[in-house]
Amino acid sequence: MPIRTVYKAQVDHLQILDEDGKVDDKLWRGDILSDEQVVFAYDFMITCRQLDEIAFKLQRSGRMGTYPQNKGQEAAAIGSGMAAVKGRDFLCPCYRENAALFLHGMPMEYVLMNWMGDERGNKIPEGVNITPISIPIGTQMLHAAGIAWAYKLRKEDRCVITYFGDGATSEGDFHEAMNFATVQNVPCVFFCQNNQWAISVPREIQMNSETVAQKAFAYGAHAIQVDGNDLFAVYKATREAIDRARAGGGVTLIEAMTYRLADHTTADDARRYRDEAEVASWRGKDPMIRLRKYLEGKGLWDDARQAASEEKAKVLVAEVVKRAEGIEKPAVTDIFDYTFAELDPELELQKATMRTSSIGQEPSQVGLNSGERQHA
Ligand SMILES: Cc1ncc(C[n+]2csc(CCOP(=O)(O)OP(=O)(O)O)c2C)c(N)n1
Ligand SMILES: [Mg+2]
Repeated sequence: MPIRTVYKAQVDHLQILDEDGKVDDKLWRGDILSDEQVVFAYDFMITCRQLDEIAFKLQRSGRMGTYPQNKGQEAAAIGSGMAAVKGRDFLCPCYRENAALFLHGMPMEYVLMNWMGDERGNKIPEGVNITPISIPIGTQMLHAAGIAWAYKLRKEDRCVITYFGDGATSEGDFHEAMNFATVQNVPCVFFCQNNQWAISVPREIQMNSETVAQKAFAYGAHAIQVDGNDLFAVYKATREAIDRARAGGGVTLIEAMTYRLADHTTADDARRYRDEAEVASWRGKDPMIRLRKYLEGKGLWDDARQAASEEKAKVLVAEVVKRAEGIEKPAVTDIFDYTFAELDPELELQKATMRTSSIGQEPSQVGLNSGERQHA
């Protein structure tokens, strides 16, 4: 019996806008995104990067707990976010695609509040189709598969995008979510931001597969690798994946090749494990540089517009910070009011004596009835 090949696969890499801002006309027709939309995307990148820089400074000046910068990954977040429909599709994110969340209605101050340690920043407003920012690596992919399954069962013409990093594809959750989503053929797009590092672990020792995209084949999903710093490639690949998913054509795993230009979080110092030459080479591939070159080449952008956009971003972000820092502190008793449907006597007592130095003790026994010692 001759040996037959039972499976063959290849991963394509899509780049439309190169590092010099030159576009491949065969792959990109202007009408896929209008000039107006491209200008909007670039202007929005300026705002998002300003927010990122300010968040970093807030942390360094003790006004924020920790923060994972998104710097360098804006095209991946914005290109994919623009491909999904706000209010109709659903995003299940991790923490490095803020720009996509803002596009889909997440108030900017919520992200800051969240990293300032205020849980209300992760309470997604009514009508905004986003699950809370996931810090446990990978859990959101399972949520995405489930939400997409619900869309399918309800015959709703909607799609889910879940975001995760290269490191997350080494987690069991990724494989379970991919398996479930493909077996059920749900309308879900798995969007991996391969930024080359999982904290201090480089991709080469994180996984033995040459690409993340090829992992799709094990599950019978579609696969594509795109230049993640190329807004057009990201948009096109995501748009196609969403259209296919909505039409019942299956799950797609998109691997967006990008780079984390900053530290993993503000608690990290990447100089201890990353080669400066590597970082410098990726700085040259910054998604904002090439998009600006493209727009300038088309006469859609110039220094004056750049200055105006940066000024607008500064004012807007300052207002966002003001809102994040100005929110009224939650009441101490919220811990009782929002954890239990009903309080048992012990908890009632704790609530009643919460602000005394005799918390949880019977007031009559510790003399609190006569002149309670109240703390501020
Ligand atoms: C389940 C779980 N394991 C470990 C961690 C600690 N951790 C935080 S970020 C991270 C690396 C994630 O790398 P990657 O998925 O590539 O995302 P990136 O931070 O590069 O965007 C790890 C291991 C965690 N948050 N959750
Ligand atoms: Mg990573």
